[in-house]
Amino acid sequence: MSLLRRAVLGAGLAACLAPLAAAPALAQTQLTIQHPLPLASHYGDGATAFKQTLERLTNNRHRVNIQRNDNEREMVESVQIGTIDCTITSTGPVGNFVPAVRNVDVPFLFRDYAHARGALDSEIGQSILGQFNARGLVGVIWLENGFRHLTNSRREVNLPADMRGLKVRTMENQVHMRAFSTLGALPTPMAFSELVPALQQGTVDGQENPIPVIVANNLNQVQRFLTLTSHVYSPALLICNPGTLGRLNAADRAAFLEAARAAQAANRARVAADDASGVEELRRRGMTVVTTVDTAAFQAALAPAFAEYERSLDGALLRRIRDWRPAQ
Ligand code: EAX
Repeated sequence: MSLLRRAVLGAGLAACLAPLAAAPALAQTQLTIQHPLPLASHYGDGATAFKQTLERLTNNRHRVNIQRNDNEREMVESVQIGTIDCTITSTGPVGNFVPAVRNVDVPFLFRDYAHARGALDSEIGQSILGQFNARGLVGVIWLENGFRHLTNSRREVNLPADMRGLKVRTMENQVHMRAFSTLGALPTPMAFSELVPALQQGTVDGQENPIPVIVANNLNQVQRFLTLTSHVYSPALLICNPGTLGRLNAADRAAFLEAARAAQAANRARVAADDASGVEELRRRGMTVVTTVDTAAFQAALAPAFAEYERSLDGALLRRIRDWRPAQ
């Protein structure tokens, strides 16, 4: 059995399923999964792969209804109370439900995509998923939002000093808010659903998101400057309601896990594709793009925030993540 299968079954899926008796095998269900982006996006590709795989493997006994809801905190609350079965969401607001998740939102923690995917799929990431059960949630599998970059409507940002005084929308995420205030920006937390109106009305000057999100939502229409800061890797998650999984028999649980892995593969493939083509596309749409960023200067400017993260988050876990290397 693969590490992921054993870890996910051990840490997440099985931990909440074991006490629940298997349901009759023939019931047909309609699972509702919500995510915050257009269907033509890295989350949409993941949701579609999940739907197609689960329906195929269960001969349509379990149908999947994909819906859009651009308020991630609201979706996690809905999964927790059971009004929807699952959500695909960034980790943005999730640390408010499962505090351990805040550790993976630390700026410049992950070196690159291989590091992020490897560490999150390893026992390190699975140990975080295992902490969802105590919060009335199942962290099924790590997905991906991508490395986040800064956009704004006021000026080119080349150095940390250029951030001073910028009103930057952040997710409802204390780790990110601390980073932007340390850089001298004015972090303004809000749900994704409020972002475009806030940019249009000038309530905020800028925001930060991965290329796939910027492209899929045409943020170039309300933002002029893009700086490729890669300041934080933004994980995403497939989170489900424990009851949803508890109603599946053993065969359908295995199909569910297979569908989750298909979602992860499709989601990560689309992030890679959007990252490869998205910057040129945003230039074509008229954005001014700063590509050479003095990352060391941003990391140095964030030193006070890093010191606070060591105190307020799980320093040992952060070190394990930083030290993770692929098996030779
Ligand atoms: O998960 O709120 C955000 O900026 C997220 O990156 C977006 O909803 C995709």
